Amino acid sequence: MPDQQPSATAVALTLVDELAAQGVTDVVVSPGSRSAPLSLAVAAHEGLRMHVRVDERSAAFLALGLARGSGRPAAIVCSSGTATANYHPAVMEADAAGVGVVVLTADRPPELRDIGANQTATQQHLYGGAVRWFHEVSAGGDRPGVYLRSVVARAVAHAVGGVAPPGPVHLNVPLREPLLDDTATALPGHPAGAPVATSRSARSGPASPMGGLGPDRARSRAGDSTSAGSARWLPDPREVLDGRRGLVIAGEGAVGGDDVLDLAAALGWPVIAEPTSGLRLREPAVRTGHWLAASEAFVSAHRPDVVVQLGRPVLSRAVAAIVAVCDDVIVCDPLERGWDPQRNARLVLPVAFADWVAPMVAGSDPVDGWLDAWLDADRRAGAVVDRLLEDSDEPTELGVVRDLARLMPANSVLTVASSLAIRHLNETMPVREGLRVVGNRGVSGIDGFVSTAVGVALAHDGPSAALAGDLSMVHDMTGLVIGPDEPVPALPIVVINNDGGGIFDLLPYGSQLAAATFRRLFATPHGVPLGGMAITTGAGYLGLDEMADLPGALDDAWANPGITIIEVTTDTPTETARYHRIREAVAAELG
Ligand SMILES: Cc1ncc(C[n+]2csc(CCOP(=O)(O)OP(=O)(O)O)c2C)c(N)n1
Repeated sequence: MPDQQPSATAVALTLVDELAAQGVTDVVVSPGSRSAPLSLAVAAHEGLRMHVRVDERSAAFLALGLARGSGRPAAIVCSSGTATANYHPAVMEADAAGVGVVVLTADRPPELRDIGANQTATQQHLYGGAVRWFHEVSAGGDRPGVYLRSVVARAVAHAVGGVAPPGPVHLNVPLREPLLDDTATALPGHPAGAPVATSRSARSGPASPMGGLGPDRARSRAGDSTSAGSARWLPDPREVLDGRRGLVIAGEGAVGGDDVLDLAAALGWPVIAEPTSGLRLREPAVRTGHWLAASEAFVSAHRPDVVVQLGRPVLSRAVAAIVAVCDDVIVCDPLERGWDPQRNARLVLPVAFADWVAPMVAGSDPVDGWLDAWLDADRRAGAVVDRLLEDSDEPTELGVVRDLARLMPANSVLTVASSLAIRHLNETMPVREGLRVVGNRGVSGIDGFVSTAVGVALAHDGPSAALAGDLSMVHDMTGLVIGPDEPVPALPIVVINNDGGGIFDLLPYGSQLAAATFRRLFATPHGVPLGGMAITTGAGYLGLDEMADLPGALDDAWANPGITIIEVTTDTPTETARYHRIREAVAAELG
């Protein structure tokens, strides 16, 4: 044993240095005293971009957005006490969505716990089963540098999915006074100088398993092992798929991209791709899957024999109904997340669709007319949707969302809030290249939205925008509280203000409640003027009066650093009526 344990500063410098060595580039820090050694170590590290946020809930969502946007895990650092619990919502989302976030919570050392010391709580295993790994950091025994670095290496390995699907990890870091030590340096790692990392992401930067394609499309573990020739049993795709009328339905977390579309085209199968699936890129992806599925006549004439489900499609009840009644649903889930939201899969295969199907496609014949029928119906339904969205000069919810998805430039990213925003996007987004859509769909919280969008934008090298309802916007008001020294993106946030939660208008029991009860308990109008919120926080603001003003509003926002709120005021009953008009018109067109 060394005579002396390393100082708090040495521990912090070593942990932080190893984070950078493991490919972490962004750390979000919140202020506090116990965490000072960690904060100062982050601030001093040349290889790290530091972000500071006062509200830990927003800080954690910012890190989530940074990790989603970059495909690399991001780290967060906070003080002891209630600060740590404010991380929990983002940790839950990171768990469910498979996003790597490394949580470092400062703590008092064990001798100062359970004695009523100030700002001390039980922080061990605070996030329960939501984290891939928890470790209580110690001073490190006789080789503290090797130990501390190996802890970080292992944490990052878990975060990037080297061990299980990617996700959050929690290091609780007891720090003993004196907290500051000017003489300390980061402790060396393995004496031979060999990397201590067990992480496959070590020093790999953007090419980490979460990298490039983003955490939602992390490398296929089972797929890799299959292509490497491991002995895992898979059914012969010829027997399951050949000559059948198939439909690929893809949601958040779908593994694959062009390869899926190429293979679906070769099979002659349409693809219903939710915006966050990353597959609504080109044919055979269809734009109007939701509306087609909502047309009884179309569905009864075009029932698929087999549905292949990728990721977690959950945005359209009509599409879900197709899955629910199909006798042959196959889930391709190379990350083995167990996603089968309708719970009716006949086969759950631990393999990427492309890896499984590619060997059979050369000799297979697409089913005659099947894909053409879908593509033709998609064109006709799309024309109906567009015609009915042209009937108003004033901004409408579906119209603004469609136009935003059209106007996003090449190489852009759009962060979309839960509730109607993501559903409207699903209903109107064109099939197009060059736009990546990100949303917190893991547990579909409306919290942390602004911070997530800022993180995604900061991690993206190209134009970014965000789309939210008014409650999602005000829920993360502190996400707008960004200090003058912090990196900020040029980020327009289009806010559809229908005065509370418009989605609840669709609740089946909504109409049975007294209007005042419904309004107070569900719609929850807040009365916060978004323009005032912008002034208070230093954001830009523009109220959109005409649909035609959206392109100029976006261009202005992109030309200026910082957040610009673009407010679109709508009326829920009018919008609900428009939605039903479109549904009926599409059904009439296809019927
Ligand atoms: C943190 C959290 N609290 C509550 C909910 C339940 N919830 C789902 S949608 C919604 C309303 C969202 O309102 P808004 O953001 O204005 O969008 P809109 O419904 O108008 O599209 C609420 C409260 C949730 N998903 N997450």
